[in-house]
Amino acid sequence: MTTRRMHWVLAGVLAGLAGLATSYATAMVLTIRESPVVAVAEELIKVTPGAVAERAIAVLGHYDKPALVLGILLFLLVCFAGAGLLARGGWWRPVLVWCALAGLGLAAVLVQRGAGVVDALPVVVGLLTWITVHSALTDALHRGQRRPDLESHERRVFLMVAGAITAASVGIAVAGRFVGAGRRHVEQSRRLLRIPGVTRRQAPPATSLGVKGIAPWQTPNEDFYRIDTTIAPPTIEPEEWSLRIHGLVERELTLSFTDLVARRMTESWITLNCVSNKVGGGLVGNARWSGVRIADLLAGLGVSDEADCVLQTSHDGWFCATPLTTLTDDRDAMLAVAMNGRPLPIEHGFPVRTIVPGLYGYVSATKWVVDLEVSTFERSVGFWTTKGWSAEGPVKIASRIDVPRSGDEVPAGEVTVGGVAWHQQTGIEAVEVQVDGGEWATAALGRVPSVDTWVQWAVTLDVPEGDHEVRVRAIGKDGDTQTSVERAPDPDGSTGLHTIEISAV
Ligand SMILES: Nc1nc2c(c(=O)[nH]1)N[C@H]1C(S)=C(S)[C@@H](COP(=O)(O)O)O[C@H]1N2
Ligand SMILES: [Mo]
Repeated sequence: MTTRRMHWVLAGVLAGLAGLATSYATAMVLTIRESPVVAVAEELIKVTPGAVAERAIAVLGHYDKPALVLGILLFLLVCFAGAGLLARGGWWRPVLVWCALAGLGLAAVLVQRGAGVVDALPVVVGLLTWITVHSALTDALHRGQRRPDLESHERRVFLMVAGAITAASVGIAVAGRFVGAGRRHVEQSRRLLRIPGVTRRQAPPATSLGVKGIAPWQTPNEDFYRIDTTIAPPTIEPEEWSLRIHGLVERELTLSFTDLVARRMTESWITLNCVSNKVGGGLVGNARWSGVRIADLLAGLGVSDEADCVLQTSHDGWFCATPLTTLTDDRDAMLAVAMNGRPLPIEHGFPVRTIVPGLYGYVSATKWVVDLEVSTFERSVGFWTTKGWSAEGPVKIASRIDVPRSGDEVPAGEVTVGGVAWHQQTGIEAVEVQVDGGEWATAALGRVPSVDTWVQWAVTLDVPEGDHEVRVRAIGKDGDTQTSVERAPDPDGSTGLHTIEISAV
């Protein structure tokens, strides 16, 4: 084979291997059971006639499965080499090969038990890698083809790019394996973990108004919004976790996970929300949290009178300062170990996080918490406070329209409008809805177990034909009405009334 041909083959093979590396790494990081290649192998095993499988096992013994994977990899190498050669005739030719292979991979991962949309991601990432890497490699070769005088220069460029891609692919695959192995192990510990005192109670039926389109009162863990500053969330085994409580206390305390869950467990429905949530936004959710009250832990430690905050630090180095009173009064501020009756998902702080009803997450809800230092606001500042956000973050009263959606067309006449409203620690007394600046109509409310959760609300209005503006406001149990003054989230939470536009036809 000529050197020139070899280069085209090499381009195809390297692009293919880079694609395999990124798809493997993606599968590992997402803790999907297998990479697409292994999924294909499993599907092949399922469709192999019994007689053939027996022959294979007779010949190969225990090596039957590795041999199958190896066979698939060899087949892929041949396809990659072929795709490389095809590129000489036009960039789109190898793309056909890549797409066919990706199609096979996709089919294999999607027929696996319990497959979802995320399982397709490694294949998509692999395909995109193939196409980008291959075009980067073949660019130099095409230029060399057009300008024979520059060919040796372009060849050097090609070899350099090829070297860099090889190194990057190996790095990505190894990193993916490393991150993935840690995650898999912690995910397994999490699945097997049974914490005494954690119950899996359903939401009380009266919390739901049964109106289609309103966010469910209990937010499932997988739908709960997520905010943090980490790229890959920390993976901490419960046995590795410990929490140190120190600072302005007479006695320090260090707790292991076993120490923590041996204490009295409290379970509470609490709505958590982000200070960055815009009016009408989705950075809010409601869950049943199980954990140990922080007030009970601090009670035995002799907290100094001088202290007015607790500086919380997470395993990944994030930190926030929380007003001491919110951790020692009678609200259920807790070191939470479970969310909706299951150990915290890794993304939501496994194995332990804090939850403080009535405060935005940025000053209170430390995920992967490992350190609590009793301190003063004068001495201690939280991560977001150093970036200009307010030091204390009490949740503001808010309400949101979930149905209809802004821009919806609805049949004129009776229209049911509904959504959620919250004011943790105060509670919602009433919710009112207004069409085109008219009278405020009072909505029906779901019945909630405490002032710390959101409430569903709904009202049926008579809406004449035409375009309309619908607005909502909440009234707290303290008698205060939600303000219509519009303010951005920065520095202490947005205000203003959620307003939608609908057309009745
Ligand atoms: N370790 C850590 N904890 C954190 C954060 C973070 O960036 N890192 N973000 C906070 C913010 S701003 C919010 S709103 C909540 C969100 O919690 P969730 O992702 O479980 O919904 O976590 C808080 N705890
Ligand atoms: Mo937040």
